[in-house]
Amino acid sequence: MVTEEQKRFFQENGYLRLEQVFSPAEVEQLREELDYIIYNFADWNSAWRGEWRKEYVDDPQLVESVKLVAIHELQHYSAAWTRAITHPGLAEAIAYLIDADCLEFHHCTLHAKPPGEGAPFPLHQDLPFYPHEDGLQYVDALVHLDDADEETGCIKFLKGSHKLGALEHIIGPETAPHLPTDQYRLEDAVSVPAKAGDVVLFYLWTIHGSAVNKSNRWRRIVRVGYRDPRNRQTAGQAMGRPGIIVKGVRPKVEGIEINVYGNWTPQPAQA
Ligand SMILES: O=C(O)CCC(=O)C(=O)O
Repeated sequence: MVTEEQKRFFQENGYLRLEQVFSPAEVEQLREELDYIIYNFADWNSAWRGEWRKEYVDDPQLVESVKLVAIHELQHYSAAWTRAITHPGLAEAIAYLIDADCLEFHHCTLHAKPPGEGAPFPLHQDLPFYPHEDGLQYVDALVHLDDADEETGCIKFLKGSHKLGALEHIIGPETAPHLPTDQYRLEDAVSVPAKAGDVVLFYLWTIHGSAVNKSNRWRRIVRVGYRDPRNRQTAGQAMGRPGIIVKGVRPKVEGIEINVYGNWTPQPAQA
């Protein structure tokens, strides 16, 4: 699925679009099951907050009212999504890009921007959400359910920003993690429009963000995180939870324990 030239592009720029990983029929089923989840389980009040919003939303009336629909771990709701996150071709492609003999699914998160008022994302790395020791052995995959373009608020990247390594973010109770808006500007980022069925990949350290969805169309994207299981997580989302191995076999790594029982504690045997 990935050529050597695409691998060089990814390593140089920190992102890569893979075209039509999912067929139109697969996209149709993923959409159908996603919509069921959106209307029955998702949180419609998930827009990222903070003062930065004033710089990302032109219409003053929208600054407070932009909307994002989000939910984690779609595999807990839908078999089609379980198949999507374990897609063998996608796993092979990501493993090839990061030279990993084994790949572990880590988490998945829906970010759906509704028509006309879909919330923007400030420029940031995903590092603060699920910090790992090596930002180049962790790849996020954005599975596109709709055609995403400038009007609907497609994903944007600062080219080559993964080479900056781990950056300190502004984090607070009233603000989502983001980089200082005067130093990291959305205008300097490159847009990566994509079609439904495409997957856009980027490193944990690649700086990215997106603008408001001003169109009359939905922009539904599901982010799926994958890592080399040797890459140690230090905090955040899904910390300590073993993920599904989607390529190869799990290597034995000192200090990384696999708690297959989750939080279940065995009861002491009765005398
Ligand atoms: O969906 C977007 O436009 C951006 C998503 C994002 O920043 C993220 O998934 O970390």
